[in-house]
Amino acid sequence: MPYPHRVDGVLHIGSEVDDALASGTPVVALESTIFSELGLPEPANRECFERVQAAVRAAGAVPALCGVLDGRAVVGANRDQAERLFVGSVKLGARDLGPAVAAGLDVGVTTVSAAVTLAAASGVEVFATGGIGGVHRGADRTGDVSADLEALARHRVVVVSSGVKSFLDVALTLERLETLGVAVLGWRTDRLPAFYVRDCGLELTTVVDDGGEVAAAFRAAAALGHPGGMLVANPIPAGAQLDAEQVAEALDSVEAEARRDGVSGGDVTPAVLAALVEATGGAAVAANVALAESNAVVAAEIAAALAQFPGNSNELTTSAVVNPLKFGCGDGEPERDAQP
Ligand code: PSU
Ligand code: MN
Repeated sequence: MPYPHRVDGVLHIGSEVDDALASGTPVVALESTIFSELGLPEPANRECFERVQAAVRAAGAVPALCGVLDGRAVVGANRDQAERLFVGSVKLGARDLGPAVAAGLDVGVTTVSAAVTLAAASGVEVFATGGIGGVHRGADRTGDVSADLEALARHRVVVVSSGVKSFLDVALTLERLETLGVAVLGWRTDRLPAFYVRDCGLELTTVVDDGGEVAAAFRAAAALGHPGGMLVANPIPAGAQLDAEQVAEALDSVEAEARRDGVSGGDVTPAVLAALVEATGGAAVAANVALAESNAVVAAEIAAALAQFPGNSNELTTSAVVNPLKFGCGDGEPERDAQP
């Protein structure tokens, strides 16, 4: 085994989050890519985090910022750890977590796919972000589909986002979510939001009006053996919405530029985000912060509702990940129940 000393303690749960989980206090997991310069320009990235975490707290929940620090996955970064994540520049998807931790990576920011994976492993059932990744335009040629979609299908976590950015193929993304068995619940809307605008014209089949409805649907799905999560689509607050045509124009030029520059793979999303901020004269930043904050409020309400329902679906995974040796994943013999 190349890194036996790292197998134990691969996941660190911050003490505030740990206490909250133990006492049944609602917790909302957060990704860190959005709060790094890969997601938002400085100083909006910090401001966004401040507002998101304050919104979670004001609604009576505990924020759990996720990332990788000093070769450990962290769920519930403290102040100093958060500061390090804000300046992080290594973007980690779900598949990167194992290699990053094993190699002792100093700072890695987690995307939705990685943070949702960590949330599930920690027993956190609700996650908030701005927008998730999805099927990129031209994916039939490039095959570029975000691992966020697969992670949603795989882990029992409620993800709150303002739909997906329209630089993605929004319709194909919605189709893929259906294929993957991920329910998309419109938060007080029957239209899929497209990040900067409240309505992308696509219809949603399920509308929810409060956290209790989401919690009931989520628990019911789990009780029926559904293995994955759900997406709650919360439109940007009406007053913060951008002009749909302006966004569409900006996106077309930004995308063409990225293609010309030969940007590919994990660099596509950060490159398009940065160019879009420039093309909209910063309006995209204010909108992004407003919607992230709104998603945090919704996520906290859902987490509070779930706390009223017994049966956290991620509890078992927690102990398996925190202490893999106990579960026979390390060098000892697997533990077995005594046979009658
Ligand atoms: N969409 C946004 N802002 C973001 C991201 C997506 O509007 O910051 C980030 C999230 O961390 C998301 C990731 O999980 O980009 C998706 O990257 P990719 O497309 O490479 O999977
Ligand atoms: Mn991609």
